[in-house]
Amino acid sequence: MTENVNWFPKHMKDSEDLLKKNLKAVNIVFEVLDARAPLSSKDMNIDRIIGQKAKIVILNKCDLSSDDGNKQWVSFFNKGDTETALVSAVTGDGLKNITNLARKVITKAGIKSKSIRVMVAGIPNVGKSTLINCMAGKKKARAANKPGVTRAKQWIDAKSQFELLDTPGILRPREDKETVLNLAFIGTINDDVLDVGTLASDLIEKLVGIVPEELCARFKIDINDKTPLEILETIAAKRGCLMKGGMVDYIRVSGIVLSEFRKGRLGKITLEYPAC
Ligand SMILES: Nc1nc2c(ncn2[C@@H]2O[C@H](COP(=O)(O)OP(=O)(O)OP(=O)(O)O)[C@@H](O)[C@H]2O)c(=O)[nH]1
Ligand SMILES: [Mg+2]
Repeated sequence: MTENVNWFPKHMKDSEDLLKKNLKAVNIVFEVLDARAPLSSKDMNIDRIIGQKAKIVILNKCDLSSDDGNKQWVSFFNKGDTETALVSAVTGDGLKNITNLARKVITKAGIKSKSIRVMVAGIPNVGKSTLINCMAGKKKARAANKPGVTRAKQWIDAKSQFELLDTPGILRPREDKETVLNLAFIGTINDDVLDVGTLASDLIEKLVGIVPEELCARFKIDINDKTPLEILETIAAKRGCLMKGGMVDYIRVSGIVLSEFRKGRLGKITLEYPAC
């Protein structure tokens, strides 16, 4: 499944050049990560690109990640001396904290600017444009539930305190299978290039390991002694995803499982935890 991913090297280089070129124009970088999988969704080259520029980490989509996971990840990043804000750009939770942290970090860096110029960076679909809209109080940046929506940079004024620079997400090739799967589960890799049946079955395997009760409760199924594929087929029968002759419509049922997970219908789920 993971071999089919096209990582678009040309876009990657253009987006990286855009970050480098605009770095001089900003006071601080907001590195946006997905709170459900903070390490998988981190661009490992970002710190090299931004160098000594002030930065805060924003763990976005905290309305979809578990409370325990949120607590552990904030403590993990704080231990590494990185100011970290837990946020939901959809509910607005944690937004005030961003203002306070950004002020604290730029003051520490010796910058005395009334209006803070911010570069918002991160991999595709982590919610950069939605966060900007939430801070601006208006829908000024285009956002949608698929990767690669923002194609160019865009400056947005946010209520006189911030000027926010939206940037396209950069997704570099990943070797680690677990990381690629997490990225696919959270919708960073376009489903069109993936085998959704295998992806849904991989997601079920993961959910059986971390939230088996929620999986059973949501789909009203028994998962005892079943393989992930058998569980997918059981869900298909429950949700009427059968074709003529009782054949399972794998594409439809896989779409349901992936979409319900991504919308948080299976509960607040963190896919990875920091190593102790
Ligand atoms: N539940 C939830 N959904 C969110 C949150 N933030 C963003 N989203 C959703 O995530 C999807 C992607 O959001 P975008 O703002 O377009 O993401 P982006 O990082 O700008 O993506 P690119 O422009 O492709 O790099 C949209 O469907 C948003 O509604 C959040 O905090 N919680
Ligand atoms: Mg965007």
